[in-house]
Amino acid sequence: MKYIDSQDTLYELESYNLIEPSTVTVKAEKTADLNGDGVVNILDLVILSNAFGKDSPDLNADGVVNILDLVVISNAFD
Ligand SMILES: [Ca+2]
Ligand SMILES: [Ca+2]
Repeated sequence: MKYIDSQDTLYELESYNLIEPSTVTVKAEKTADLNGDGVVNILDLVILSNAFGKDSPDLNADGVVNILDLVVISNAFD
């Protein structure tokens, strides 16, 4: 189960205990963190730049990696 809010933060339900609902844990991470190191910075920008014209990582889901996805990362800079 995944949910992405307007701040491009991905919330992923990792586990859910039906007996004890209070044990629900939610992991939040920036979808713009392309290399998964926990921060959005120049390294993620480089990864995106190298993928220009391809179909992934397509952050704004318009089908292609372009300047708009670069803007998404810029806005998510830590
Ligand atoms: Ca990163
Ligand atoms: Ca795009």
